[in-house]
Amino acid sequence: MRDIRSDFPVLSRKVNGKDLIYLDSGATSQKPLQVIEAVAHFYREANANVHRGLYSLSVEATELYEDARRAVAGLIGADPQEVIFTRGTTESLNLLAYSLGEARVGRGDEILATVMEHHANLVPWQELARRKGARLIAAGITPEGELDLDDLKRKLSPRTKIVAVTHVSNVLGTVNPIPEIAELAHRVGAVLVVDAAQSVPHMPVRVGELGCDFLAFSGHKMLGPTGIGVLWGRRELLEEMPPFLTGGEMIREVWIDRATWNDLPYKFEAGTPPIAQAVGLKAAVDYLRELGLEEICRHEGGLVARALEGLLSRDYVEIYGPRDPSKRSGLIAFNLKGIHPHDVATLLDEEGIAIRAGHHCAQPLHRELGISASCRVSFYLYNTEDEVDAFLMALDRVWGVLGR
Ligand code: C6P
Repeated sequence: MRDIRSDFPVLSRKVNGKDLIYLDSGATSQKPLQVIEAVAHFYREANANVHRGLYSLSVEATELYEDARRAVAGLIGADPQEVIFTRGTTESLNLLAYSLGEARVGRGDEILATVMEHHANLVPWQELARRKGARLIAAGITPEGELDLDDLKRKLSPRTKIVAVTHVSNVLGTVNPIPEIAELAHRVGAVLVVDAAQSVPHMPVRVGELGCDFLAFSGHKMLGPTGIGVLWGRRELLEEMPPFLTGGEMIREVWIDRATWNDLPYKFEAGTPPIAQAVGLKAAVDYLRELGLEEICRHEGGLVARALEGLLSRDYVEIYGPRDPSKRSGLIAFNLKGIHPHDVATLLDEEGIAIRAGHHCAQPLHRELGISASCRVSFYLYNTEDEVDAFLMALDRVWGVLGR
């Protein structure tokens, strides 16, 4: 991959007097100049509201916003009309829990998730189950930290209306077999919702190949701005669903006591959308596609294999998730035996190394693993082998201070 580090201004800054080593892209990615400049250019040259004005500036802004939708659709192999802009994965999943839940779930029905879900793909379904008198259940994981497909099969039944699964776990790094899960879900007449927050930024994802019905992801984890996310859904399902948020833009006609709904995707985009963020997201998508998601995936695979080997060779480290790097994506959660992860993160920060520590919004998974928190390193296209080595050496120093 070409040298891209100079595209990311923040990577050349110092933190605590040390060169920044950013290993928390799973939380949010850094932004290249191409994205920063696209957003600045929009505000400087083309700022107007979309789909409203009959003047040139608004037409231009609308074209930029719709270009972004086409870019995202192209990235995931979808029809632009099926691409809805939201504020992020969390909002996309809440939209589904309200709207799809309203259309599809009733008393006694079941929603099947997994214990490795991020809270964003659990709590909205819990609330839906509570509102509707339905039940949320979860498939477990194997001792290796993979999804227990047999358990998932056992828990599927004609009562299952929605299956909600993450594509890649934000803690275990496990890549779940979505096409197989799609087939299983469809066999019992359920729809499959895939949380792709940790996959779309890192690997080629095509909705046709996954076979799912809905896909949710966030712009800020894929080089784009915060405040924008995506919900892709199959047209016939989106058509049958009632709107989530209501107000301007999502209507066709309004009377005092009622209204009719706009066409897709606008039915699900009430109010002024995140326009500048969409422009930034398009620049991010262009950037990722120019480098190639396959190439990015290969690069991260190399970093993960190196980090995994280094962590596994240290007997003071316990890692979570598959030990085989080919079964995981670009992140690793771990603990130093007997040491609280917050202490590890704090000492690494003193060396300019940014990692995440905590429950990573996956408390049920941590409970299942028998721990309350973990450290996590997550890599992206701009990370290097030297950074992996520097992290491993810093970890030895942390153990020297806190361990034994
Ligand atoms: N995970 C992490 O550090 P939002 O916050 O809406 O952009 O994304 C939520 C979300 C949903 N699903 C998965 C699998 C995720 O990883 C995340 C975000 C971050 O792991 C912040 S907790």
